[in-house]
Amino acid sequence: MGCTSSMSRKNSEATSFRLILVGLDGAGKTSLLYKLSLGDFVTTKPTLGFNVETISYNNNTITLWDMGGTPSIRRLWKHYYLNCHGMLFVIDGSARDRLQDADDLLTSLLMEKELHGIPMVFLANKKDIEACPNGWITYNQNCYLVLTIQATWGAASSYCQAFRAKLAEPRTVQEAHFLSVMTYPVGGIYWIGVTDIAVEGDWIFASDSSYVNSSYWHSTEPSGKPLENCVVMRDTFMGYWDDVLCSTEAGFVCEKIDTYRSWAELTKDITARDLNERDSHER
Ligand SMILES: Nc1nc2c(ncn2[C@@H]2O[C@H](COP(=O)(O)OP(=O)(O)OP(=O)(O)O)[C@@H](O)[C@H]2O)c(=O)[nH]1
Ligand SMILES: [Mg+2]
Repeated sequence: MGCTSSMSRKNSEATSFRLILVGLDGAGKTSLLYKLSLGDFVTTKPTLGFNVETISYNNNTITLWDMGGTPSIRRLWKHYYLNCHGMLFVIDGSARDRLQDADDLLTSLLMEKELHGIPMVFLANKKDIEACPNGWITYNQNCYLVLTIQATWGAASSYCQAFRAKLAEPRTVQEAHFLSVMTYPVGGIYWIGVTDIAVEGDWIFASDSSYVNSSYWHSTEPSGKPLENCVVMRDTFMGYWDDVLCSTEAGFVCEKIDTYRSWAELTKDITARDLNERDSHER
């Protein structure tokens, strides 16, 4: 008997519930378990099997099964799905580089037959850790860093990559305005990740080659024709865009995503996308 059938049987009478805590290794499952059961943040070690604790809440007894998250232990999770009433998927909200791993794990869990129909809660943990690194500025879902080092457009892109970031790509007029206000009072010109180097006049974002729909050109620009294929924000244009030679030396702005906000977006996206996919498989 899997989770679904056990839940429908028990829903009317049960006062005890069984929840499983899953997520990547190091996400904070064990820490959460003891915070809930002991009320304290304890020092943990990687869980080699599982931990189990019982808590009381509103006259209900809730048994929490905390599963070890390393890949070898994940293979054993299926043995604990029996009779569970819910799943708490814990995410390390500070680990941007594990976003894809968490996405893959969640996708595989959603395909598990025994878990179909059980409620899932997503918890982005480690909120106390700065989403944007020191010195970076948060705006919308992004972190930005302004650098006044002078570099060509290509070198500036490489600098940003070294920070696991990219040249800033303002996708809306509001973002372009925000970046211009951040840079033009400092003086000088600053690269952004916009270019028409591939096809003259087709301005695209460098990271994904998508077209720039909301541009922020100065009224006299773009003026460079085939010669000027890269874009700066220019102080004398109050931060509005100007196309210049890509070999020009300029400051630049790097951009990376703000982990917590993107987790929230990701889980929204995952649940909608994968639940639809799962349901279509079941039909
Ligand atoms: N800063 C911060 N650190 C946390 C938080 N929660 C957990 N940690 C730390 O993250 C590390 C991993 O936490 P665990 O609770 O052991 O992670 P886990 O998900 O149980 O990991 P596995 O047992 O390997 O699957 C530990 O060093 C914790 O102290 C949090 O909210 N903030
Ligand atoms: Mg653990």
